[in-house]
Amino acid sequence: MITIYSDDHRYQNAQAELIDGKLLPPYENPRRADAILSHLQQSHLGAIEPPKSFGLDPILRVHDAGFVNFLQTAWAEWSAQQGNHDALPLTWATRTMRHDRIPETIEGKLSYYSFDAGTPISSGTWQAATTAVNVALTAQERITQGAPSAFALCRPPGHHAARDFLGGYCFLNNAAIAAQAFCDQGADRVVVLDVDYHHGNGTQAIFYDRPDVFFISIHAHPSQSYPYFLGFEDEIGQGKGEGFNRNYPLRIGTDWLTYQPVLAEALQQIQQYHPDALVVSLGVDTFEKDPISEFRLTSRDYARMAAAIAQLNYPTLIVMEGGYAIDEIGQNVVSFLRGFEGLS
Ligand code: OKP
Ligand code: ZN
Repeated sequence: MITIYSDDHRYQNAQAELIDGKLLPPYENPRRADAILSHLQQSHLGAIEPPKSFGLDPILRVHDAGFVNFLQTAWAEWSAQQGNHDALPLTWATRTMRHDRIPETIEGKLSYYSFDAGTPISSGTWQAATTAVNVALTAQERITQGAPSAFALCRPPGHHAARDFLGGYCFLNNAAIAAQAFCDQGADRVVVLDVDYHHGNGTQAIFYDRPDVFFISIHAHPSQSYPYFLGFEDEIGQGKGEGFNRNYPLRIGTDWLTYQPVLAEALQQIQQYHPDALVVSLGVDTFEKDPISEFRLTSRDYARMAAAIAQLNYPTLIVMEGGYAIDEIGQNVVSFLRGFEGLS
């Protein structure tokens, strides 16, 4: 399988995230993609090629123009006012507060366009986030040109980013932008299967009222895990999209024995939908030793998961999302890709 990759991911290299009441070095850091790349290079799975540039148009098919402009200019505005350290929001509009007024100041806009304080904007964020989109779109293009599958080795991840807000280490929704590109190039039905530990609230929200993109996610139960406020079983889509959203929340401690039948059920749902293309949001933070997550999958389980997905035999774009166990992230991703190719 071909991999698309760019060193530009290293531009997202922030100083700190706010997590567990502490300002800590970001879990979502350049070592993640570097480790995956070095494992891939040793595994002889296929060519590793650079992305093309697709500009802003495919991004604006998914994201709000005001939000995209904010992302593009946030660092310049923030650093002019605050100095050369990461931008982090501290205030959000919750119940009884207004969502219809966009603040004028950078601090206010940062709050308006985000939903957590774990997603720092720094000098290279725009460069890294737009390159991640180009990586996903280049891999997507390979599939439209006839490749049966392709791997977008991108970071920062994307699945928590919605039409007009960032959060959960995500700025632009790489997988959603690629899914939309399939639609714009003639696909009638696209599935996004999200196997990251965390619910892909951004991707779900983007496609929630649409029947042409079916979002299916297996993730930690939002009663117990981030992002807490989306990802429940009763979220089935709305309007014309009713019936085309499916969530499988699982409890803390879930292992392959529990995960496997749920995956089988999700794959059955996909088959009944007859998609033209499949986008997999691949998070390997379901791993037993992940430092911020609480499932118990093993490295071998990723090969089993991928083999089951590959059996569906749809053109499949695999987009990198989470996974924070740096020492094993490379072996886990390679295990998935080898399993997908029917190797063991
Ligand atoms: C991004 B992706 C855990 C706090 C979690 C943010 C997690 C973002 C995950 N105590 N903070 O889905 O892997
Ligand atoms: Zn995750």
